[in-house]
Amino acid sequence: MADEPRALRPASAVRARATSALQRLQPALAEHARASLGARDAAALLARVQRRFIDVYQALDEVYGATGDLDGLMADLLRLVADAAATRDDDLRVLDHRREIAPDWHLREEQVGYVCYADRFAGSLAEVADQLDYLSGLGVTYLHLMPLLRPRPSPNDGGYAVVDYRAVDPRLGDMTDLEQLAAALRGRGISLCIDLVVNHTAREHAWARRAAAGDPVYRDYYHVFGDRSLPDRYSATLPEVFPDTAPGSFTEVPGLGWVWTTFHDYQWDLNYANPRVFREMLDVMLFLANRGVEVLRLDAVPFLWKREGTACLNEPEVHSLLQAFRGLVGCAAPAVVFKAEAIVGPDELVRYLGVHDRHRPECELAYHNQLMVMGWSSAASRDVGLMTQALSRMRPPPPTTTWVTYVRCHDDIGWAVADEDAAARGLDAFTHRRFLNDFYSGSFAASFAHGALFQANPVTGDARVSGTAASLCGIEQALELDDRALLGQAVRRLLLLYGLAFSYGGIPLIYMGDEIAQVNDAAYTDDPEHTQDNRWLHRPAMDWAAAERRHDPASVAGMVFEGLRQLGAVRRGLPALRAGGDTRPLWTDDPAVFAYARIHPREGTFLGLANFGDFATSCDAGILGAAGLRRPWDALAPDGRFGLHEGRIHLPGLGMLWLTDD
Ligand code: OTU
Repeated sequence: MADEPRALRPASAVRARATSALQRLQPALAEHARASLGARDAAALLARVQRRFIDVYQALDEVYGATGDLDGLMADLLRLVADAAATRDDDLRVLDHRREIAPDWHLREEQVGYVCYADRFAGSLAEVADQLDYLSGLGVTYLHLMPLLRPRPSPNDGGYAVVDYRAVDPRLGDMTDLEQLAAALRGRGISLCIDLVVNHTAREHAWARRAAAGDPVYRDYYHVFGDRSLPDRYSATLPEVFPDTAPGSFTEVPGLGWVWTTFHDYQWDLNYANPRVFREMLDVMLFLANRGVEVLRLDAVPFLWKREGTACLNEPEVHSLLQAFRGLVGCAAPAVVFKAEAIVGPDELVRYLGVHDRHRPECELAYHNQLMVMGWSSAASRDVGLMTQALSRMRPPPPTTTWVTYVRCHDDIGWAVADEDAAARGLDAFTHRRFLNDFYSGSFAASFAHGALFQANPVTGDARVSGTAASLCGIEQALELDDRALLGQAVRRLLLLYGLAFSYGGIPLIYMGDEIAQVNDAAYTDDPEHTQDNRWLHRPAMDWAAAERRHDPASVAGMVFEGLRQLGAVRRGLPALRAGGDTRPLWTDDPAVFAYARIHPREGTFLGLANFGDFATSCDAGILGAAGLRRPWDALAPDGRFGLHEGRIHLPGLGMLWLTDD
């Protein structure tokens, strides 16, 4: 019933309350800020608060409005924000200033990302700092280091079970090392991204230990139930993330009760219905921002809110929480952007970039898992119909946000094929997913891929796929068969998928080892801590011996490294690849040729053509006009020329064109 007035008088009533709340809270905040920040920075802080206050207030009202004193909560959170602003280093304040002047930094065509485990790449954080020349040689401007905050001892899900958000995993170094690395990266124009596991803590985290010891304050930090009745009701509609190794979503903890554990039993979901949890996590975000982290990868965000009768994924409150975090962190550390880790269907995905009834600032970046999945789908079927259909239907991200475009990451590939997209192409989504699983796990006879099924669920028939990009593309098979022709094809396939990631619009992400074509690490089973989780198949240690060969064009590592380096170099020279414009797939008259146009209001036009077929083909050149190109040339060709005869554009097998105008 409390919701009714809100529904009748939607945003305006909340805005009016927000405006008066701001008036009430502002004098104390101003005084506090002037005392701790000095006049200039205090003025900047206040301007940011004024700009974002309504967004934050409205978002918090949606989550906590019914529970009590919103003004008090706002005052408390703003105090945290002001304290974080006051302890922010000068260097970072300069960065804030630069980013406020040029807020489009993450959209720029120069951006190239790299993602790796610090230990598997270099050893420690200090040793990562020794490899910056290698990264610069690849054109990297954005470095995502996999989970590095102090995890519980193994098993810890590759670091996604944190016991202390304010400490570094001692195997990698300490907080000072992290700050020094962030500063060294900043000095080179490389932004540091780290994982923040917001959905759950390790069961050994101090909050969880206090909860287990009976402290009611901390019990409320988690979802704890006295018996199975509510867990059973929730479970009726919950998906299982790890049905194989961690079935169910609740774990019985002696003396405490049933605890919500979406992932493993040692990963306890936080209870965001409790404003204290929100406050704690905000404090952690501000702490990490002040260490020099520029991008926070917010792990597993779709799961943040629970509602009975639903899958407890993508609930509206998740977005309100992210919007509130966004606004508050932005007041203290405007240089910091958020990256949503939401591996969900296409309709839900764009919401994490703030696409709602109107644009609500939320995350600036989100993984484009739909592009990733569709790339692999097209590579297997040599048919781009489903990809064209699915990507055409997606709503464009707001112009201040963009995708992180990628080919592989540390997780499995989950086949997010929407039923309606499959149906539109005369496919059955389930059958197509089964085909992809068969194809990439190698049980499909004509497959080029070496991979493995992950979390095959006999009840639902669902499964996902593990394997490195090189192995899934056919490089491992070609090497085994010692077949040069197949190898050339497999390398072109890998570069085709990366070419898509580098040109679709967004920050392309190179997953460590892909640049030197690292194949599956079959030895992961030797490690008792990893053997149950075949995602370690595609988390090998960096093969520095192969990396040594990266300048040798006759080696596989050399072909791929040089190919990726060139994609980055060409991308840097193409303003039309700056994110912010819209990317639209176009239909061609060849089922294997994917076309996508970027129509940028300022930076010009771009048409990408990618032939997913193994053999040379052509498509109708009318597409040039449809994309708005008048005098096209191919930015990937050294002389700009491409095959255009008798009204048809010719592409080699697994070849691509990046066409742009004079
Ligand atoms: C994430 O993935 C991480 O990327 C995984 O490595 C972790 O195991 C997990 O969270 C728990 O921290 O379900 O199969 O929509 O897809 O959060 C992997 C988001 C996952 C989920 C994603 C999750």
